[in-house]
Amino acid sequence: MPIKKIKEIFIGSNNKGKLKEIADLLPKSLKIYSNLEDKIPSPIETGTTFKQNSLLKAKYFSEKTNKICMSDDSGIEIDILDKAPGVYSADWSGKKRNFNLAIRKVFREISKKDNNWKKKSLSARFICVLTIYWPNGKFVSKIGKIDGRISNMKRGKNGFGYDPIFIPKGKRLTFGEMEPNKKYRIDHRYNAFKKIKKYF
Ligand code: ITT
Repeated sequence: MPIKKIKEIFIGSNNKGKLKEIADLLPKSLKIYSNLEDKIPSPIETGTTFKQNSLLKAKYFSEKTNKICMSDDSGIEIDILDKAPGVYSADWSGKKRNFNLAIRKVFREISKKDNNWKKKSLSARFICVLTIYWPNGKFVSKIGKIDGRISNMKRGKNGFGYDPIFIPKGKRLTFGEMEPNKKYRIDHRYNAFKKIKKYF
C-alpha cells in the first residue's frame, strides 16, 4: 500500500536548537506546529534508552494534541566515560539547561579518567532517535548516529548543547564552528531523518 503522506505535524520538543534543526529538515510545504506556541510541559523521561524516551515523548505529545507528532531523543556518548552522558545528556546541563556547566562536567569527568587526555583523540558519537506517532497509536522510530571525537577545548558559537566540543569524523571543525547548514546535512538527526523521510 502506498504511504499516506503527512501534511501537518506537531514537533514535540522544548529544545529550541532541535526545533530549528528539525524544521529545517522538513519539507517547506508541511504545516508545522511546535511546542513554542502551545507550551505543553515536557513529560518526565523515564526511559533508559533513546528509543524508549523518543517514543514516550511522541506518544505523550500526540495524545495531548490529537495530532501526528514527531519527537527526538538524542545525546552524546563518550567512550572513555563508558558512553556517558548518553541518555542523560540534557541532565548534565542542570535544571537551567546550562551547557557551559555540562561541558565543564564532561572535561572534569574525562580528566578523572585520564589527566593527559588533551593530547589524545577521544572517540564519541551523537545519537538521535526520531519517532513519528499517529493518533491511532501507530508509530515509527528510527535511529541515526554520527561518529567523531571530543575537542580539547570549546570551539565555536553555532548550534546548541554539546556542539562546541564535538568534531565529526573526517572534519577539523567542531559542530559549533560549522555553518548550521553543513551540520544539518551530516549529523545524527539527519541520519535518522533520512530513514523516515518517505512519510513526508
Ligand atoms: P526535548 O526532550 O524537549 O526534545 P531535551 O533537550 O530535553 O529536549 P533530550 O532529552 O533528547 O532533549 O536531550 C538531548 C540533549 O543532548 C540535548 O539537551 C542536547 O544538549 C544534546 N544534544 C542532542 N543533539 C544535539 C546536537 O545536535 N548538538 C548538540 N547537542 C545535542
